[in-house]
Amino acid sequence: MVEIRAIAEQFCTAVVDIQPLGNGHINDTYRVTTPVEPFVLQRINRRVFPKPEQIMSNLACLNAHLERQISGKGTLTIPKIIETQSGSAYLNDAAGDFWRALDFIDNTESLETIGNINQACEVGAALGRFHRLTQSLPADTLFDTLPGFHMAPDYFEQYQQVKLKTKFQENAECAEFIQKNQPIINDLEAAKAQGLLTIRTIHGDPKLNNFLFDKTSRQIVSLIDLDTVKPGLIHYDIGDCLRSCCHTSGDEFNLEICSAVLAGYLNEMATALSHADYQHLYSAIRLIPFELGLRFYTDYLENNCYFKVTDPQENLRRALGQFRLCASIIQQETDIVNVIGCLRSD
Ligand code: ADP
Ligand code: GN1
Ligand code: MG
Repeated sequence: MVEIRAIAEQFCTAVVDIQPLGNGHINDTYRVTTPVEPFVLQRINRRVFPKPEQIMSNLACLNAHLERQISGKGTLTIPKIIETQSGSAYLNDAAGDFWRALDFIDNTESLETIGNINQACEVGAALGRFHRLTQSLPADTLFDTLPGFHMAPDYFEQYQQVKLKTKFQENAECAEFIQKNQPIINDLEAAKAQGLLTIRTIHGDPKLNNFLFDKTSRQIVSLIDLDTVKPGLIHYDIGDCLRSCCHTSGDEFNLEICSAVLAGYLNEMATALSHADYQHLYSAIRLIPFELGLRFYTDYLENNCYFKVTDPQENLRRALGQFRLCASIIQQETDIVNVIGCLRSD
């Protein structure tokens, strides 16, 4: 931690302790203790985000926007940027790494699995609140920090290229699942191209462990990991949130949790969704785990150069988990469509 301490001291001279924080798959995150408030120090993954300055610009823009949006119906805190001692929003070190510091949102915890229906409702409501509050932030004022992110047909194309040159043997279950379900890959992009779905400001990565629950009130107080806030479809966010909340240990899709997340979400966003938005909710719920399975599997075939892994098979196991979850969604199509039908208000 010696070099990291030197980096941390650029943001605050009185560093007491530095400890790794969280289970993110992309950045390196640390909690820095100081005699006053702790803060979060992050090394941004430059292989994933080649232009990290754009992330910081979007984050500053989002912070300014949310500060102007204080509304009675519940707000959402996001971490503020802590500048270096010399007044810069980030730091480039001698090794070419990019570092930033953020407010530590205290007395909170992130969950890896949903423990009760109330938590599911909270997550849906927090995502809905984020979308409601950012609707008035024109998406074209934000940088596209990760071009191609959530473009499912592009991930499919990449997979086809990689499988021609990989030195690893294909996994039969993954290969067959991809082959069989290839026809759904274009569902959202086709609707976007036809003008049925519109581009808005999205979070991009609203998986369960990016919501911070207050340990005392048990309510969500913050949505973090804002590096992928950019123009996109709210369907990517809804699909991503549901695939992470509803994923059981047996790789089943939990319908009861889905219903609670969607109810919480629509409590904030019901009137902002068009007929076509509602019509494409099921497609989004089905597509995002398929897309993520494809991303994990392709990364496995490419020797794990994107997602962090603890062993070489981990991305394969993650891919199988997403494909099995997707199979469970397909099996429950009628029930999921019914749940959406009962909740929609168009
Ligand atoms: P990654 O992009 O790698 O997922 P995150 O920004 O999500 O990185 O951070 C990883 C974890 O660190 C989070 O899941 C959360 O537990 C913790 N964390 C990150 N930022 C904060 C913060 N500002 N306050 C409190 N905890 C945080
Ligand atoms: C990554 O950083 P983290 O772990 O919150 C990934 C998401 C995936 C997720 C899967 C920028 O998110 O798209 O859904 O892993 N983020 C990026 O766990 O690729
Ligand atoms: Mg994260």
